Amino acid sequence: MNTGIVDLRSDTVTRPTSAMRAAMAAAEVGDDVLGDDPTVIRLQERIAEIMGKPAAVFVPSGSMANQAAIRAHTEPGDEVIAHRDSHIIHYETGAPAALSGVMIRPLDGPAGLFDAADVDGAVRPNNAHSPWSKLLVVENTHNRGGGSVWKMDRIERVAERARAHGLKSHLDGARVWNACIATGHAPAEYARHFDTVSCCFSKGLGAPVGSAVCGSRETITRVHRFRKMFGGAMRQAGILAAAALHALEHHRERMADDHANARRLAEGVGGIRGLSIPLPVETNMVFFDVEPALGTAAAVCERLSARGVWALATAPQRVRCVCHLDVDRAMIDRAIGEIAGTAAPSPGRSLAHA
Ligand code: TLP
Repeated sequence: MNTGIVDLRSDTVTRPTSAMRAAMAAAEVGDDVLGDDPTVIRLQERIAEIMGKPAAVFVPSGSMANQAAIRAHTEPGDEVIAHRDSHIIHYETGAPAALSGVMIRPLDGPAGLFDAADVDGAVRPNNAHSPWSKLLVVENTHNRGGGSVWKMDRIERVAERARAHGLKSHLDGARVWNACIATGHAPAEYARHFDTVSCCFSKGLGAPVGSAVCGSRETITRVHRFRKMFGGAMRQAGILAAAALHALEHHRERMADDHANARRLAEGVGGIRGLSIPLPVETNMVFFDVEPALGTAAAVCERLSARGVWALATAPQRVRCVCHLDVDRAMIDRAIGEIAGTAAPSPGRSLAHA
């Protein structure tokens, strides 16, 4: 579909392709709350197999996947260790506090990453005063880290420390697909270091709705219960599961194009005076910083929007662009041109370093 808009706000904006819609229309369905939707069952088996885990549960969103997993691993008053910039802190409406009654111990580190010593330093002593450190959450790729990818040896180190401290671990793998394309690792190679892994079908994979949580049968039984408690049990969900199955089959390899487009966009934007690329571009995301002389990131996004390019301001001077299935190379080139036009100093507006 070509609406004339280059929509770089997120990889969540993709619309189902006609082949995906055909798969959805043809889906055999049942009642998944009663446990007999054959397409949901097939998706759960397939995603568990891909992640190398015994069981999986289909959920409506990545946020619910993370929150049901957090709830399954913790009790109120426990503490969850996660990077300061993680999605569960910034973008899930305070749900860890509201739904699970847990505290979060935020860790620092470049691009959403941290290391074994950070985990060691964050685990609380077991005494009558401290909360119990219960769960480590890792996000790969890391959204606010620029779509950054965790190296396997770093994952091994932090997961090993979590286990040594008796913590459970959860991988927010909303975009683990991108990490796999960037590194050549299979999803199960990442997943095997964690008790649970969540992944999204609705981002780079291009399905309209849906995520999954994978783990042991016992843990997934708990996640399934909390999915119901949080209002996420769905009925003829096979229509949605069919889109996810189609995406898993047909849309994984093509994400390499999104990564190439992101690199091209970063090269183009990095050459524009007044704009800079603050984070390495490893997958499908490009963040750029705006010199104050050009206005705020929100103002730049507004001017860009008037030129048919949509992006999101994620900080006062930072803009995020995400490449995906509905953006081709020509659209990226157009976006670079429009961003350059938006950034060009106009009379009365001067660049600090011009
Ligand atoms: N991220 C969205 C927004 O919420 C920011 C986006 O546009 O990137 N984990 C990660 C790492 C995510 O980036 C997201 C979505 C989620 C979980 C939640 O997924 P949904 O939106 O399905 O609840």
